[in-house]
Amino acid sequence: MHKAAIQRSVKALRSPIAILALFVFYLAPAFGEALSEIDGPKPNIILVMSDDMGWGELGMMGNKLIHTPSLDKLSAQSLQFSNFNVAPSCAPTRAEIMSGRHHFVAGVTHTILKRNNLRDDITILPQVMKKGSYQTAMFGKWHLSSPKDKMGLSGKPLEPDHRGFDHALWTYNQLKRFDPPLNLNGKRVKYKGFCADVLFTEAMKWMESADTSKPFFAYIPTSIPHGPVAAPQQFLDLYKDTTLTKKQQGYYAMVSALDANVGRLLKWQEQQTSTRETILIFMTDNGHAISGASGAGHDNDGFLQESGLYNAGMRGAKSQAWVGSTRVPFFIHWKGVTAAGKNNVLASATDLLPTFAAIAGVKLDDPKISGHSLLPDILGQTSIVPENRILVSHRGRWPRSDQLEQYKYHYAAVYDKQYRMSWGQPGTAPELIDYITDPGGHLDVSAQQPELVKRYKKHLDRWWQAVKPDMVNDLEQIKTGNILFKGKSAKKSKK
Ligand SMILES: [Ca+2]
Repeated sequence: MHKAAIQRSVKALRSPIAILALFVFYLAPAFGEALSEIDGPKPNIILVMSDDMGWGELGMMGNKLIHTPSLDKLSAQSLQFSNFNVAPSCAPTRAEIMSGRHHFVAGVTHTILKRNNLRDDITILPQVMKKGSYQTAMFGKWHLSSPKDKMGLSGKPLEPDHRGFDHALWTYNQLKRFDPPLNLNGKRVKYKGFCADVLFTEAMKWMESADTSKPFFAYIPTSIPHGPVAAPQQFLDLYKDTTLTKKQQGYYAMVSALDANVGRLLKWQEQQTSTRETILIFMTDNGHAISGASGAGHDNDGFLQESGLYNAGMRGAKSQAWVGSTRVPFFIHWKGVTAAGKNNVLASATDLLPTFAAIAGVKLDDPKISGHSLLPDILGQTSIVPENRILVSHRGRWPRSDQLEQYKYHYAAVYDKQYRMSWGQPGTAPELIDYITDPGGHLDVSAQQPELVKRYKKHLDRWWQAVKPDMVNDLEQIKTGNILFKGKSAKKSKK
């Protein structure tokens, strides 16, 4: 079954420029690297990403309360990346997926106003896929531009239907939970039904109508289980007799409503007669989000201390610096190619663009891409992700652009396969966790590892200096003096 696919080869073409680039933190491992050869027709790609769902919100991860039968089934059949990391919140992760760059290097340092605008001077994922002859579509929460900013700093469009998506059904941020109005290729259209149902139904319609002589890329970023809490009654009923609070019941109900749509998608896939293979990926955009957890920790059964909600044994949640903020589910199913099982390479949301480019056979020319192609890992070949890879997580979200330097050590983390040094609240000492001996992140070993503490701090300092010139939206606001924050401008607020 699909033996030819299993034997696909990947050629690692490393240019001298790429080697030089390693001297600079964010410069591109993927630059000039890994132009792969896919034998036969290029596969379709469906990327489903939920919003604000941690790894604990899955039955397969040991959550005894939650109902996720379809995701559990999909994960059991898939290759699971067990150390896949995203940015700690919504727009930043989307920026990394779309650009292959750290979100700061893509200009995104916040989730609101101009600072969630994905800079317009780069080639983004759907544009890369189109170079590889893919048909492209998105269905859901874009969250990489602001209603007032149709154009970016270079005068180019910021909205998805003008940035490589042939078909874009989208919102700037959250979807109304029922009967949502959406932007359909530039026009406002109102749909009937629950938001996730609408997105999956419309995605399946588009995929059915796609030209079968070419591959397609369908991106489905849902806006659930992000708040506000609301779900069809049948999913709320699943949790009504539990000890969960009403808000928690709603959060879990939204996860189950999403799961039901993944189930619909899996059934739909089974009915398709196209001979073209399809890759299905499920991931989430940041960690657990409803506990209000301060990152104080969790008990020994893996539940968050403050809310009592299950978090798969991980400390921390959305927007924090601990592992629970960034380590998320990532399942990939490619029938006949991926074997069910786990891959523990230290992977990142920045890897998606290089991976998809490798599948599409498109060579990348952006020297600031920091992701690596995961295609060799997916094909069961030798990984090209460096063993000594170091990633940086940063919350960003400083209130005003002119305060960015004060927030350098605010909810930041430097981490590799073993250690994670995390800075929490300003003024608190960073903690060093050894995840090999302490997977839950209970013990601060910084006192025992002073050399490592120095090394990771130095890494953060050097990285910060390297990426700061690319925080273009902040720099522009500082330069113009029109510093937007929370919907107001600093100039006006002084009056
Ligand atoms: Ca999110």
